[in-house]
Amino acid sequence: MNLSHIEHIGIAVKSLKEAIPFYEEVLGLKCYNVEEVVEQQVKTAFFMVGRTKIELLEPTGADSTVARFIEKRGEGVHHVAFAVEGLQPSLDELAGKGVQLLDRTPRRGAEGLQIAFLHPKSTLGVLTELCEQGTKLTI
Ligand code: CMX
Repeated sequence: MNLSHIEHIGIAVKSLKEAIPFYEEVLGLKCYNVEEVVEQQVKTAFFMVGRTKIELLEPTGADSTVARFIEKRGEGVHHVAFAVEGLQPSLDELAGKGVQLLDRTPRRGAEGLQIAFLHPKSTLGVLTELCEQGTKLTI
């Protein structure tokens, strides 16, 4: 498997409106994109730090995975996403090694990426995402 860098770190927040000013005014980053991912019931806000993004996640539905996460654990780091070359072969390789995949095949994520999640129970408690620049996704 060929991981190139940390593509983004996902951070669950109750409100983008309240969280964005911390990242902009205190940490001095610039929010360059706000995007809703309807299927995931989240609104996302992105900041670039070097080659890595911070992705803030605000739940848009009370029973969404991010809303449940905040309810159980409070706001905080939700997932780590690695950029990978060859997402489908990587998923096949991981499945062969017994890693529990939440997505057996890639699906569309924010910012036009193809993404797939690995179950935190299989990855030492860290919800892990693999991402690849998406041009070939047909679903
Ligand atoms: N990191 C680590 N552990 C997590 C977790 C997270 N982000 N979210 C849930 N868990 C743990 C829970 O603490 C719980 O552990 P225990 O059994 O020890 O209590 C277990 O996983 C099940 O949690 P749950 O709330 O009952 O289950 P969910 O139905 O929320 O499912 C998960 C959890 C990981 C399968 C689900 O969140 C998922 O499919 N995630 C992938 C998709 C996703 O996160 N989308 C939002 C971001 C989208 C984006 O970035 O675009």
